[in-house]
Amino acid sequence: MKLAVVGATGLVGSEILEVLEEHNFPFDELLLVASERSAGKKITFKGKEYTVIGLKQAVAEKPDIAIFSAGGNTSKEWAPLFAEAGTIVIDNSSAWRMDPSKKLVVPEINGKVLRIDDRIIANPNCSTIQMVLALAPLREKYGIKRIVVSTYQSVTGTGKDAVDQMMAERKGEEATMVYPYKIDLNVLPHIDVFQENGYTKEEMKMINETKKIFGDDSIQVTATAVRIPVMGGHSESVNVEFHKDFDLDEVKRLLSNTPGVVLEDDPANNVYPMPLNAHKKDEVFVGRLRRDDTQPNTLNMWIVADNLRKGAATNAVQIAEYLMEHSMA
Ligand code: 2RA
Repeated sequence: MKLAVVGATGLVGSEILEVLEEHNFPFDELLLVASERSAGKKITFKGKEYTVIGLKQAVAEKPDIAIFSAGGNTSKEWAPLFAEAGTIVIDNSSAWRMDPSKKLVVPEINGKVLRIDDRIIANPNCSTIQMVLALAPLREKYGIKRIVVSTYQSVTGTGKDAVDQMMAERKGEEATMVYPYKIDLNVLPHIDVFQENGYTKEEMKMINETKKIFGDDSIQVTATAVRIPVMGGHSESVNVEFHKDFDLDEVKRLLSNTPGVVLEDDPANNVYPMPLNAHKKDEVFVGRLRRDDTQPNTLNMWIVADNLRKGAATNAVQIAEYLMEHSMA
């Protein structure tokens, strides 16, 4: 088993390495891959020093699986070349997510759509993954009619330069601007680029990807995506209208019994999910569960997860684990 991590020097790349180590992911050979600019850099993994190689060399090595986190353009150009060489690419960018010929996978929800001949598999957007994982057991029981979501997203979702901007602003130093405005002590209702319909690309990702993962175009989704000066993870306020009525205790039971979901819902003792606690954890945390009394069959939820973990690295590694467990890699 030859594994490649493409984009190994980036924020998500280093998170992938942490998750591989924590999960004790089995491989015989590991290739750490980045742009030609970063080739030659050294990265230590499990006490061993690796030299970062370029993409061309990595394709020639014909890895069995390549986990990509190198941005959409690199993925568009290189994922097909790896696929032609027989590699299964698990891609973190948005390049292939809505391509009808590619699977968009959260293994706990729709791992079963994967087939042995899939060569490029898309990892969903971070804010989508945590929402659908928490909603999946409720959808199964009650059916989802409509979702209204507002996000509070960590600067780590933008990348290292955004973290640097926020920290420089916090220290009163001159910051290289990644966002159009200051992010520290501020809130930006703007993630990714604005579309003609007035929504941002991030909001449209949540809308379209949710339908694709659930395999249900009838679910209505509307989203507002917001960047906040936080690092540990993304938070989401979700208002969900079900087809059937629900019992709040049963909702809590269903969520407690869902692998990968942790119920943190004890407001009397100030227990609710927060990015500070979700940081570096693989799970999705859910709390503030309460009935929306303004219309029937409607629930309010607060969902938090480390966007670099379940929102990116963890989900990608879990797809690789799924493929191996099901003898597809
Ligand atoms: C963000 N969704 O947080 C992006 C990262 N993929 O900006």
